[in-house]
Amino acid sequence: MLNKILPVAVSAVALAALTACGSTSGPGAGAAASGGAAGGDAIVMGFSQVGAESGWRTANTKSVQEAAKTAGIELKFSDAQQKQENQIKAIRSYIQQKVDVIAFSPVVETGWDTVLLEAKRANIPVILTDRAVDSEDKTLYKTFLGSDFVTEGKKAGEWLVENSKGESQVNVVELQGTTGAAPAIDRKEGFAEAIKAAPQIKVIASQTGDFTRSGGKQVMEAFLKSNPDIDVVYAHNDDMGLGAIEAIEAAGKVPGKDIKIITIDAVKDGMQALADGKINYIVECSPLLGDQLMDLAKKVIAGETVPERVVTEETTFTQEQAKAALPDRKY
Ligand code: GYE
Repeated sequence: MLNKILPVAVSAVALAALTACGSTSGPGAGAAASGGAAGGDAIVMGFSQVGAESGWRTANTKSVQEAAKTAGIELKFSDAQQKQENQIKAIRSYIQQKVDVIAFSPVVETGWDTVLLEAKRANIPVILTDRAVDSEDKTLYKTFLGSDFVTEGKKAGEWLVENSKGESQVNVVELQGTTGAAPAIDRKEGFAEAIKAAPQIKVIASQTGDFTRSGGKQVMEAFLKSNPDIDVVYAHNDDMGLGAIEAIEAAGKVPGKDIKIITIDAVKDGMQALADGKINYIVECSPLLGDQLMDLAKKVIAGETVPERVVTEETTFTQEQAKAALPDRKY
């Protein structure tokens, strides 16, 4: 049963039964001991995805699913709909099924130690992908593959500093990602750090839009009502920036001109809005982690040492650069 998207409300037991029943090869005998599933050669990976909250996430899911197929890894996939309890249930069910490796993108940073300890005791290696956990115990996972979110926030702030020279006051509103998520915490921190260089830049309001387009729109509508002088929107992802564009237009203002917009991700819709002049700058965050994840999984299962941190390479885009890059953009 490859690539199965599971409903939210199933119990842990039902979840285990569901994911086990269609499996082509039986559950793996666990970690380095077997190197593959009993009754078949394929490595079995249990993957717990955050949800389907953004264009980035959709591209990431596709990347993981395609890479698993290419690598000959049997993928058990579940979507947690941005809820930590669903991810914990999914991880427990993967432990019960004795998959060979568990990979997951933790929706929030904290609260993982108990379930990760259960995986460790069951001898099932865990790989963090995309987002980090905040845990003292670094032995709970083998490696963390993903972006440097603090650097992304810094790049966003540096562009604003560079483009605010000569201004006496620049009022910024910030649309934060999901509360408690690594990219929300780190992108806020990196941006704040960079704008220290320009005291005329002030963050006058900052609230979560949950990384969704509708969340970004709603929060922006409220910001526009209570703040007459907004110069810049800093959105922690493209989708919230796209929602903000709708709110700005509905308020009779011109996005990209009356109010400048900076976002992070560089997914197709974001890049299109950048090329159209509605967004001013995008910091790239690559969702194409699938191939690297499968490579790391194979190494971990073979007992090879892997680096404890693998950082994704990424760039930034101005409006002109977006126009040039769009035709070849894969996601
Ligand atoms: O930027 C956002 C998504 O964790 C890097 O999650 C990821 C973020 C991405 O919802 O669009």
